[in-house]
Formats: sequence, structure tokens, C-alpha cells
Amino acid sequence: MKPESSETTDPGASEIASPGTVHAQTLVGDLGTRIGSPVATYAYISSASNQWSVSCNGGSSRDIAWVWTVPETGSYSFSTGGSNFDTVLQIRHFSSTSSVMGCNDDYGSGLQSKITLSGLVKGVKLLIIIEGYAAEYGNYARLNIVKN
Ligand SMILES: [Ca+2]
Repeated sequence: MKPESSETTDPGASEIASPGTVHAQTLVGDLGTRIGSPVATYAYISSASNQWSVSCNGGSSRDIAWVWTVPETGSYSFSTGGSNFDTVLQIRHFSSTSSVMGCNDDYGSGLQSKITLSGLVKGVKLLIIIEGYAAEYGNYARLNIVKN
């Protein structure tokens, strides 16, 4: 999906300089309150920029992000299973993107990533970031969101 222009400001902003903004190239869509496996896929990571410095092994890789709104209060799991590269997943508060809620590189025995967050409150918007491990980016990213 195309990013909504109202949610992107300065395309040249960096995380350190302006943590409240999201690059147009990075923000690839608003998922609303949808859940699913997958809830979204994205095949143009090779043209993404690097905005976020992910704290759990992502570093300087290209990244993409979706906005997602908690549909009802509860526990949710977010994963990248089905992506065809070594992913790193990070979740932040969309309204305060310097606030990291979770980060994962590898889950289980694979190279994909999974984060479970409990106590998410209905209506809160999250920024779900997928980036590659060690500059990998592959052909497509897949995002799964399930309610627990
Ligand atoms: Ca990984």
C-alpha cells in the first residue's frame, strides 16, 4: 500500500534528528486493525531506505514499517515467518517512535522473528518495523499478526 502523506513528514529526517517522523520510503502502509497470517507482504525492500537503528542485530540494514492499530485490548504475536530473508523485527509506539516495545532477531530455530506483546490497549497505534540482519533484504517480507 502507499503510505499516507499525512503520516510522513520530512523524507530526509533521521531517527536521531527527528524521532517523531517516519520516512516515506520506510512507511509502506497502514494496516488499520487487521490481523492475519500474513496480514501484509512487501516485495520492494531493495528500494527501501535505512531509517531505524534496530537494537537487536538490525543496525544499518534497509527497513520497512507498517502502522497497525490494536483492534481490541489483549495479547498479540507479531512474526515474520514466510519472509525469504533473515529478518529483524522491532515494534515501537507510533505516536512516540523513540519508545521501543519489543525487538527480536531470531525466533526458535529459524532466522525469522517473533514478538509477543500483552496488555495492548485498543486503539493504540504501533509502528511495526522489519529490517534485515547484517544488511540482508531478500525479495519480500511477510508480516503475521495473531491475537493470543
Ligand atoms: Ca533474524
